[in-house]
Amino acid sequence: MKKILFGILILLFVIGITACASADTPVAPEVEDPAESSGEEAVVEEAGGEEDGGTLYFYTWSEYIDPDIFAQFEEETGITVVEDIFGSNEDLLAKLQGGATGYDVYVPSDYMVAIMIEEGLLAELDHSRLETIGNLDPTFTDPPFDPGMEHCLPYFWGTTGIGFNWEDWEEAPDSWAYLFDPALSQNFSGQISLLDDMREVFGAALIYLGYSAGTTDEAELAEARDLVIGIKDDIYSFESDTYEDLMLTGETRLAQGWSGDIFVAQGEDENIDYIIPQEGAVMWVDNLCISVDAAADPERLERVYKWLDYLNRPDIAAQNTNWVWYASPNAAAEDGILEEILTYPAIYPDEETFARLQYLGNVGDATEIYSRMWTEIKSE
Ligand code: N2P
Repeated sequence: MKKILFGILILLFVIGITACASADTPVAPEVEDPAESSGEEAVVEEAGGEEDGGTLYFYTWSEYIDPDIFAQFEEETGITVVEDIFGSNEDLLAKLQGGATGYDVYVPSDYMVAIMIEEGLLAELDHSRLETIGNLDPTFTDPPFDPGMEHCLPYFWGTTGIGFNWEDWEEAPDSWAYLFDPALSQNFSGQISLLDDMREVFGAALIYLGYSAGTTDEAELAEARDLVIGIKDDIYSFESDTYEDLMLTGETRLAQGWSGDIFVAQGEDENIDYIIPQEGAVMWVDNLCISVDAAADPERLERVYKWLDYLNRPDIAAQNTNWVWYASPNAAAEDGILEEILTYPAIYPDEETFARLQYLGNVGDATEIYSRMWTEIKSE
């Protein structure tokens, strides 16, 4: 059933995707070699004991892996993984276009994979070097943003909806109106966070307005921009990495957020919950992709394939899902995934909810319009 539903989604994605075009850099990149980063994000400590298998630099989203996996992998292979964090697909792209080198594996989302392939930033994936390649659910093995998985391995998928606290509600806030209609958002003035993510914020606003989440129409985008500017006074912050912590401290009461982040917060406070609004929401697939400079060095590449194979092992993929609470594209992992996750409709949505999900899609040259209007929102 889930496979059929996902197939429908892939089809919707194909319809939604636009021709690739080079994306403009929305923010000035900070060029930094991860090997030189002082690294509070470099969370991996020397596990000790094993022979030195070298270091792998993993550039990913915050709280997007069970931290135990780093030590387990090091124990098994001697390879130390150093994690560095980006906050949005655009930040990842800007950093690489700014010349940052040294990363081995990135975790871009669907539409950004298409852009990065076109920009020559991703190496090809040699399927014959992955023992676990057959573990994936076939509905993920030929994605329109990377046909035939020629470059990347799917990692997790999920949705972007609303995080809320049951202390404030008798019925769940099932509409984007609670964030975007000033008459409603003022009830939580100063206690709302939106993702610090241009495409996600426009995506949600566009869906609320009844437009495609990946529109390239300037007038529709202007309407979405004005909508966000109209509730700007009620926004506590634009935040992608720690917004769930703000919910836990009570500083925010409503958050646009990624499903798993909010479910992890729910683990600490059962009043926190997540909903996919009735108007619909953004859905994404994040992927493990190899940098071209890692591919040029046989030793680095050897480490990369070990890392990808490890993450794609059924037991490790299940362990990872049970920690991050995002859906796994790894079919072989299903036996090890907690029943409460597999049956949670906001993680593995039912057919009716699936029909309301949209991919952001690659908007090509219209990225420029998004960037300009995003700056207008931020500077308002
Ligand atoms: C996890 C971030 C999920 C990434 N903290 C959404 N693409």
